[in-house]
Amino acid sequence: MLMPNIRVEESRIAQPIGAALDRFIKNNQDQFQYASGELSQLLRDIALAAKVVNREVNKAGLIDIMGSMGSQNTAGDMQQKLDVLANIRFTRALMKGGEACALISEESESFVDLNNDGKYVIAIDPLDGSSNIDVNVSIGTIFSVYRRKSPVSKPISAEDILQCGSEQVASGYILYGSSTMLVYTTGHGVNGFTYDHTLGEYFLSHPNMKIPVDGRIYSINEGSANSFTDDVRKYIQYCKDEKYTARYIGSLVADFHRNLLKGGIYIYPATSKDPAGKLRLMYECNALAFIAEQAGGLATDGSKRILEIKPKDLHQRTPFYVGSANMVTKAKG
Ligand code: AFP
Repeated sequence: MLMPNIRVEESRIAQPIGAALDRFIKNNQDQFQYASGELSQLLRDIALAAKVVNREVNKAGLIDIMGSMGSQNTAGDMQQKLDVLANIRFTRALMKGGEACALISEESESFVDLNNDGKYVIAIDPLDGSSNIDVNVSIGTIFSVYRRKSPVSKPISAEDILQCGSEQVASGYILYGSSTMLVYTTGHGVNGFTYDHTLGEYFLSHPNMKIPVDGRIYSINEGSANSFTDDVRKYIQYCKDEKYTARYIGSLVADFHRNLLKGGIYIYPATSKDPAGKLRLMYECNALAFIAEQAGGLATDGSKRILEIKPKDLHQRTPFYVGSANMVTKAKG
């Protein structure tokens, strides 16, 4: 029987599935000024650890890994078992990979010396939004990558650890949501990859992501409005007058990701309870600020650019305003 002459490239029954993450990283390695392949390997290590965490997150209800460890982390939050598990997975992957010399993590009081000659320093929140774990709501991992400044022969110093966000060479997040996504930047735009668990691979699904300059979604924990400043309360009133939509998941990665795609603003302001805000500069805000700016958005502490804040402490907090450029500018007052 004669088969119709279907050209493979035009066939709708075999749509291309997009570049695999490994291939994308390799093809774009030259964009990076220290194109030695180590940063590429580092990103692959993080992506691999995220697959393992994803597997554990997905079966959280089936095995005994939900709930609390009975201990507290540096922030005084109850450590959830999955927090601890994720921290171990990422630490192990980075230690074995050998590209990173030090790790700053929400789960550790001081930085972790990974005992190798790696040229990079990583700041990570291994599992953000952990209070959402037990109720099956999206959670995420957030990471920042910095170049080590001291020579590898010398002990790791404060100048390696306490770097400004503007010195990040890469940052990203993994969203464990209705699908699992890895979104990252190396300072040349933002690209998003969706994990196909049947193939065990991330594929480029959101190339060159751009946040709309204007948006109509505001994300803030309005239950705390009584402890906000007048300026923040005024901005919330403005959002209501404009009939904006309120959306707040309580998982920073999920709230940020939605606003990145649809246009919006996420605010965790200074409150009377937390005058410096709640979120952590080094392993929550810097990474997302880098992505927001690379996507055409803005990130401030209410007045100052997040990426210009010089950290004095690993676990330093900051108010955080991030999202569509016009909204963040307006919220400044
Ligand atoms: P948890 O990891 O303790 O759930 O905190 C999540 C988070 O750091 C961030 O992901 C949320 O946007 C924010 O805190 C929620 O804080 P509130 O519960 O105070 O609104």
